[in-house]
Amino acid sequence: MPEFHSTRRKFLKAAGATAGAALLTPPGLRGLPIVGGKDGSTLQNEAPADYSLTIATKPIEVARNRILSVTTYNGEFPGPLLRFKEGERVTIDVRNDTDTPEQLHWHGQFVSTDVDGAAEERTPFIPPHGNRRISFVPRPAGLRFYHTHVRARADLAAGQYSGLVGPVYIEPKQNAGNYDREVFLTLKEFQPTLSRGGDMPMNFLAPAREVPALKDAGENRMKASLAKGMPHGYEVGYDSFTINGRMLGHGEPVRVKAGERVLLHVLNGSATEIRSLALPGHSFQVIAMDGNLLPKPVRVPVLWLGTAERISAIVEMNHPGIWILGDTADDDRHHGMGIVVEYARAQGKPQWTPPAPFKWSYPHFGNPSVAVAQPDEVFDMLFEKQNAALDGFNQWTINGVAFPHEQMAAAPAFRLREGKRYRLRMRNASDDIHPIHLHRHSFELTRIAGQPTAGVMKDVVMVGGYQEAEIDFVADNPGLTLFHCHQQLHMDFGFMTLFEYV
Ligand SMILES: [Cu+2]
Repeated sequence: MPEFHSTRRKFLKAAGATAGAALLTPPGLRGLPIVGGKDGSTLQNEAPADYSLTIATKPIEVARNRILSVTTYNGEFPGPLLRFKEGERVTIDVRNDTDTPEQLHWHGQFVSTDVDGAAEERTPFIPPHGNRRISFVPRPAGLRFYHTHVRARADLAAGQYSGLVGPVYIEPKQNAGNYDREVFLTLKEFQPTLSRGGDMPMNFLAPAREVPALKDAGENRMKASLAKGMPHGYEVGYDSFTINGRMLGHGEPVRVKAGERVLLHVLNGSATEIRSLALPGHSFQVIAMDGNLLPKPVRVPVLWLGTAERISAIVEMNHPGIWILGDTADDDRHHGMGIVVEYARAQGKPQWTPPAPFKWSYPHFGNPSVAVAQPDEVFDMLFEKQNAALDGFNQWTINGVAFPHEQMAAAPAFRLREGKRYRLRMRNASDDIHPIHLHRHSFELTRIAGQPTAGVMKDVVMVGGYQEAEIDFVADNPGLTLFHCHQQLHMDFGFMTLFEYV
């Protein structure tokens, strides 16, 4: 079985090159019992799938004597790194060993609604204690991920508060990267709790231009709510912060040699949080965002990732020592958000020094000399918050409409024609920052807080408080298409809408 061996070798190689990334059981040795699914499918007589993922609640050890019971894929966090080849069909068996229906979303891929993993798009659920076999052609190349797509609402063990997150890397047909090895880092918090009011860092985005009309509207709405005696809506905080499922100092370090070029693939797998990362004495040459190559690499001192964003960046290991690659927020780093980078033969305790102040500007990564194509149609979207309106949780609306929380099959609000280019003009009338995600398509950033840009293709964009952003996409993947804020608390309480092709 030459294919078996080549696949296995590739996995071993990949695993050897990654810090803490999980190793998949080789094909043929996976212990998944193949039984008939509750959705009516019978799997007994089919060939084994290329991959199998089992959803179950198991203990994971995020630090010494800190063992948490969380729902994960294959009993590990993050879920196994899945390496696909662009354009080569894969078959995956998903088994759900929990008591609740599940959805497995292929974030950032151009797949059909039948497998995309969103009930709002009519993807069938993976039934409790049942199976579902799915098959699709992975594309586009780059860093993607998979995660649960059920709504958690007040259940902080469900949705992406769980450990149901794993990285996907789709190998390009032609590999142009100039690096010595890859390291996959999945950033994730555990032990969530509800609180009143949050500490969402707001000062990262540049330009920081707020729109006075949006600010007036949002502040007046908030004042009116508080005047009625309403408390501030719930936010979520966490006790344990991890990279690849381990708190700082409790996992294997990233071991490097002087002179190496290490390609970091960083995934913010958080349900709600924004992350920043710095490595003292080093810089990051960002080559891709959300898996998509930038017009040209851009060197930055800090990586900043909203919920569900990904960054692929090369680090030249030219500053020997033992360092903390960690969150710039001291409190989060002290609670575990970091990983040790250890040069061969270096000695001593891991060192941290804060980076110089830095602002994250999406246009900085674009190509300002390129003219953006004109859209065939522009959709305006206004985002608003009703403070504490739903049992103490904030309710979110797009153009005045909250996505119905019980009814998955809501009527689509926007209509697309295949082949046309659309612009979304998003206006955020809330003080919160939103990681805006479009399923099954990539979009191009065309204007951020008033600043034009071009050439940056993404599937999540952060829209700052009281700011505006514009993104363009080509309607090239027919079927229902979900658009939502990726902050779990926001998407669960109304911040979603559907596009349909007509
Ligand atoms: Cu949001």
